Amino acid sequence: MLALVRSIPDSYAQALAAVPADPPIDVEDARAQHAAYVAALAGLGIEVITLDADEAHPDCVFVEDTAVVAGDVAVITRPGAPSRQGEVAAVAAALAGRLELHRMPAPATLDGGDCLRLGTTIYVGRSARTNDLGVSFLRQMLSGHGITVVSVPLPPEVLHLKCVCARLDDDRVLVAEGALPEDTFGETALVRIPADEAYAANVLAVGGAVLCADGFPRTQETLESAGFRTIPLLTTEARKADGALTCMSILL
Ligand code: CIR
Repeated sequence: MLALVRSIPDSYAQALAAVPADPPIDVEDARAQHAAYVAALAGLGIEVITLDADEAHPDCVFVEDTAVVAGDVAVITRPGAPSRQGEVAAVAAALAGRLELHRMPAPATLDGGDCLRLGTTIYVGRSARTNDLGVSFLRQMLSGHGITVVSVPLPPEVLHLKCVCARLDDDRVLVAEGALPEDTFGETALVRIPADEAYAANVLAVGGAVLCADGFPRTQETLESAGFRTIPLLTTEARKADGALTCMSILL
């Protein structure tokens, strides 16, 4: 398995955030936390490819939003935040030799943080960042590859689908209590965490291990009871920019 990640620019302190960070983002702490994230991926046997930071794009560390990979195909997205649309070029260039690429045309928009894959189905949050044209483009590009795309309505306060849930394996989704209708993922089993730990719903599960946000004890207990080996990581500086664990890599 490969993971594509991107370094943190000095401009990261200006990353988009729904609420201004208080205390402000500490870029050096952010880099240290990112290095621990990369080390955790490498510790799971994943080969990590690191793209250079781009000072013109403060949010560039959140690579997940720029591409959706399914097998040997990648849809290069058109991120919903205009300030982020220039992030895709470097990611597309890095994926070009490895995967068949399809670039999303305007006015479609889609952020990879809205996409949660279970088996051959990709659930896509219809957030303020992802529009119907974005969902349709993803569907058109992936249907020939055996992937079904299902649109999931989201309340306006949820930035991305995976802000409130994440795949544990093809049969289980971790979800913050009350965040989504019970039947969102059909018959898939839901592993619930308390609403007041909703931030920690964004975990990155790789086989039997799961990277999870440090400081959310009930979520960690829930994951361990579900049979996972937890790897807690500090995410304070990602969180200040509305980011979490899945956001910082593209797995292929
Ligand atoms: C943004 O607002 O776009 C970034 N500050 C955070 C993106 C987080 N990405 C993700 O959840 N996939």
